[in-house]
Amino acid sequence: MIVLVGKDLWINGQENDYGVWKYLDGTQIDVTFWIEGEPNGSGKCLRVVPGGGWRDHDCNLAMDISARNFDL
Ligand SMILES: [Ca+2]
Repeated sequence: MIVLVGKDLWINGQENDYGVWKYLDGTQIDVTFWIEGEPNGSGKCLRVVPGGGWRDHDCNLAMDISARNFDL
């Protein structure tokens, strides 16, 4: 289980050159959780915000470690 601790978190989704969002294993993302106004073309990587919504974002931006794993 991953728990967000107040910051965004990358997950393994990316937009390809044809505008299709896929997980890195190649599976197309059929169910999405975009927050209002997203995706807005600000990048091709998928970022989760605290609370669980998604944003697209620049893949090259560094990100702080933002999640902790707990075995519950
Ligand atoms: Ca965005």
